[in-house]
Amino acid sequence: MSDCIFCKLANGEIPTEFLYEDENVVAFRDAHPLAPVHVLVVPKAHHENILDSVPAQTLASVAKAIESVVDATGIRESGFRVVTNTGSDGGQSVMHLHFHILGGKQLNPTCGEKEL
Ligand code: DGP
Repeated sequence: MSDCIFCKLANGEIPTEFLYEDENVVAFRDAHPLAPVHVLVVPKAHHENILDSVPAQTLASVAKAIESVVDATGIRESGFRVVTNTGSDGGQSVMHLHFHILGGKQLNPTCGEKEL
């Protein structure tokens, strides 16, 4: 989508440092980090959210990206959270599917309140 900020970031139109990249996804740091480690895994293709016909290969790349990022940032052992906010009640603000990886501190134990 031409006016989508995450399309531009994921496809290099707006330069940013990638912590992971393969043919389907990229990972880059969140501009407004809520934890010492706050990285977004973002598909290169535009999908509005997790229900938007996401190919299995893309989901496999998301899993690979998560493992690569948690190893690169040193949070495999200490633990982390993966979140994909979806729609209005889910608190989604960028309408391009993305997965937050949060770690590097003790996170709030509840997922019910808005943390992202
Ligand atoms: P969500 O509320 O789940 O849609 O999260 C969107 C996240 O995207 C939010 O934590 C801030 C981040 N974000 C928004 N614009 C940019 C940007 O231009 N660059 C980066 N790196 N992150 C962004």
